[in-house]
Amino acid sequence: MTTAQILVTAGGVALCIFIAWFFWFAPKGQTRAATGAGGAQEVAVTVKGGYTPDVIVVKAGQPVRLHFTRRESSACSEKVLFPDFNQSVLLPAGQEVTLEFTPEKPGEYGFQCQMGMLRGKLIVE
Ligand SMILES: [Cu+2]
Repeated sequence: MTTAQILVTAGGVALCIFIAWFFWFAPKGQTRAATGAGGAQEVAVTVKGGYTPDVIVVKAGQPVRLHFTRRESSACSEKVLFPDFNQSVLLPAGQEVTLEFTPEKPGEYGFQCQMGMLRGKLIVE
């Protein structure tokens, strides 16, 4: 192989790794929940190829209200699960679905689609 071919191959491999990282591992933004009028911590989450934001910071002992809006029709994201809280909800495309629960203990809790391809994290402080 010539030097140019090696460079092109290496560049291609690096690009693939970057794309994989970008879609699966790059954080899509961290959000601290704002406390609404009813005392609940409200966060709007957009579902499209992932969860935006995918890191949500809330306070323990106060109800959390997550408003999911799914902006895609891929079957992958049609359900979101919070295994640690025994919560799961179906997300019809284009509709806002609200999930409410109260995290009692501080910690980090994952949430995900049915197959675990899309992931996010709820940080309870
Ligand atoms: Cu999935």
